Amino acid sequence: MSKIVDIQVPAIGDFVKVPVIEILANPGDAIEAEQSLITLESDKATMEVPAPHSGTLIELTVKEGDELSEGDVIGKMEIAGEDDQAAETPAVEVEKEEVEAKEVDSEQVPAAAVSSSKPESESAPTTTELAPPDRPFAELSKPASDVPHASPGVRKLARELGIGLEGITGTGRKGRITDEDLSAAIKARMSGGGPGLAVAAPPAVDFASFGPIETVALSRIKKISGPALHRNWVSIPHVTQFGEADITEMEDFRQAQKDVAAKAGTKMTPVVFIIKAVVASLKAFPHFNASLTADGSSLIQKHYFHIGVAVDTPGGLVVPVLRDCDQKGFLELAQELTELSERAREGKLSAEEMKGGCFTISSLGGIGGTEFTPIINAPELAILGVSKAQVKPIWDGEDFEPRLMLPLSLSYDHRVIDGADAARFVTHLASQLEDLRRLLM
Ligand code: CAO
Repeated sequence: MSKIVDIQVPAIGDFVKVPVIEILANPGDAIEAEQSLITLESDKATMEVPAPHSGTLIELTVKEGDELSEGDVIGKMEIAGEDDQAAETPAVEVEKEEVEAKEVDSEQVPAAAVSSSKPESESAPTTTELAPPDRPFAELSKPASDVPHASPGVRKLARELGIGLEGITGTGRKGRITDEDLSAAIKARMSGGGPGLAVAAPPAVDFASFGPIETVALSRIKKISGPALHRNWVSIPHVTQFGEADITEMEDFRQAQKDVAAKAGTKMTPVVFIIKAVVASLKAFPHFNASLTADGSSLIQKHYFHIGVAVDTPGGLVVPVLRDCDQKGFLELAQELTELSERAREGKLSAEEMKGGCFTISSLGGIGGTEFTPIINAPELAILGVSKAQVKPIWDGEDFEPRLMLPLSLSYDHRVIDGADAARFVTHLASQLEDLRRLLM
């Protein structure tokens, strides 16, 4: 006879409120006792929470970003009656992340398998990360159980190095990817035509010899986004196409709609119109709404329109994603943008809310500047930079007319997008903003 049991976080030493960084199983999965279900990661350690029994997973009631302590229920599973006694005290795999890290007291973690430590100089990532590099976009639609099996340490190292674990053959127990497998894959990629880059190290400078200094740690968001930005910058051949849209009429309309927006409890800024114009342009140029496959031989064409909007927060840049923008009106998008950017600034976005984007908009229009070259948010193929609109004298064939001009900067992946298409895309985008009736079509 089968029965349903709760799955709890077992003893994890003196760790409390440890964030969930990965979900490793799905409802309906056949689970073996001790199989890892979720990964927790604190500043000092990563831990996999295993199944207490063999059986079928009914549900996991936690998501990435939730914070868990010993005894918290993370879900339910169905077990065969005779398996009652199996793995009563499941082993938590704790992997220490810092040599100097506070020792995990093995008395307090009776069943914990404390595995080899890996020297680490940086704090571990939290849930505020952009799409984790070890789960590229193409993989996000896969069930969590398809995620390559690897120890927390291997996954963390891969994430920091920007190496995807997909495609690496694990030689460990049950196909688990080991340290050696990861090293071999990195060596193969560096020698086998991957984007290996040999550059000189920056000069070591003794700044203190020039004047007083202090060392200030980068924010967590910057520690996570920095390597991803670096990877995207060096591994994608970027070109930036500049353009301008005459938004004089759009601005009149926007001002006229301010009260309507205010009544709906929101603010209609130019970004909302730009989201709609981007969707229309992605429909007109579908290969901008795609991602390259891992081997670079094909495109994954997306038939949905999820738009990321870069938000400047006190801790650094984050990119929440507005879903199905083709199916939403201006007011709904305005409300969603306001709500997401407020939560982003409060540091309350979940990792899920920053995944799955097709295209990113980075608007510095509320701040200033003329134009800039945004870095593509891989695995997307293009990103639109928007700068502050300015009134300019525009020649209409007879006279110079004062027109409100919006600067646009489209960075695109030149492996997929040709310059002519980029110019067509920007021109199309501008035409949508210049005549809003087109957006309603
Ligand atoms: N030209 C002129 N004015 C603009 C403008 C533009 N392109 N874009 C926005 N504005 C105005 C808005 O209309 C608003 O003025 P009003 O209140 O009078 O209408 C004001 O600037 C402030 O807008 P906002 O910044 O509050 O709102 P937004 O919708 O324009 O932008 C968001 C939202 C989340 C994109 C923005 O707040 C933000 O964080 N931007 C920074 C993104 C960033 O750092 N990107 C760099 C990444 S590097 O690639």
